Amino acid sequence: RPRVLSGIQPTSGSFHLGNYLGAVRQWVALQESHDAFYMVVDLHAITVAQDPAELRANTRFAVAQLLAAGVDPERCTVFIQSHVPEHAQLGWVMNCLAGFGEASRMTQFKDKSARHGADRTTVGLFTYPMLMVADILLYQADQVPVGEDQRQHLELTRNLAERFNSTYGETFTVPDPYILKETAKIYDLQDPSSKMSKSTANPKGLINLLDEPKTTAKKVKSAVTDTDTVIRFDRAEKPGVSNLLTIYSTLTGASVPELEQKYEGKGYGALKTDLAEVMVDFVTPFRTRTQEYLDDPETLDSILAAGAEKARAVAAETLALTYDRMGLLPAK
Ligand code: AQP
Repeated sequence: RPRVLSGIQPTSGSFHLGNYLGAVRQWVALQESHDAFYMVVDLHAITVAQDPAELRANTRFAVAQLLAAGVDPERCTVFIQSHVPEHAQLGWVMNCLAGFGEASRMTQFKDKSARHGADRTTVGLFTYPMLMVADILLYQADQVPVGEDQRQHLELTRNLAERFNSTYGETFTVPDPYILKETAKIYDLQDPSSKMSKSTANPKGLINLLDEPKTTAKKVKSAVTDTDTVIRFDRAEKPGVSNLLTIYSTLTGASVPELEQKYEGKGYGALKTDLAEVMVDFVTPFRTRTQEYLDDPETLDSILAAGAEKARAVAAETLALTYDRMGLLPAK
């Protein structure tokens, strides 16, 4: 079975709809056909300031949400990044392989550092992509299911894997991004030209899966559309309506043309009311399941312990091979 690896940050308490539709949903599907490794990336989270108690709680929240979404520890390996020390170790190797210039071209770093200002931008935020490269290469992943915003980091991963292989001999699998066109980028409900993001300016544009269902319905109903009335998928001319159609289609399985037909002659109000109901039907059981996992910390801990052990077995082998290829003297 081909291998997949992916990670999600534990920083915002609740996953948002972009995380779910762009990534986690694919994780659930891929565990059926792939040897899958999924992790909560707490070492990535600390590239920006974190309150320790909140980080601890959010990490548990993240695991509970993955399980609630259908990630099944019987079918895949679920673990916490910091439980596998090889991530930080191979991350250092990747820092030593990447050029300062190529790392400086990462647009996510440029955007985030501009937002934080130089004094609040950590060196860790700059080296984040090289840690992500290590995350992926440690597991010799063939594919990496992510949203569009991670494409450049995947390109860096391929470049560094190829560079290492050509310098030191075949060591790493060169991975492909797994990005589904339809859901690669879910947009902010209030500003449908930018991606839905936890660091969005307007919280009304962000659907958190753990929000009160009433709040979710309200946000859907006040989504920005346009001054026209026709319900048609057209990313350039009708970004707001197109985003709603994408969300609706993915959550229900109805195709976009089917939805366009269903709403022919009807107004945006009808579309939003129905989508609000679809969203509420989705988040209500999701919240209940998440809470059930949170209420059973022993089960959660034993899933994570088993996951870390399985992940470490693979990661340790790759790290030992990497060190050896580079000429680091093995400890006797
Ligand atoms: N809007 C989105 N559409 C599709 N996919 C998305 N992802 C994130 N936003 C969208 C994908 O979710 C996965 C986890 O990403 P992350 O761990 O980076 O989560 P995040 O930090 O919560 O993402 P944000 O909201 O984008 O935060 P900022 O902007 O603060 O970094 C990834 O596969 C990502 O592609």
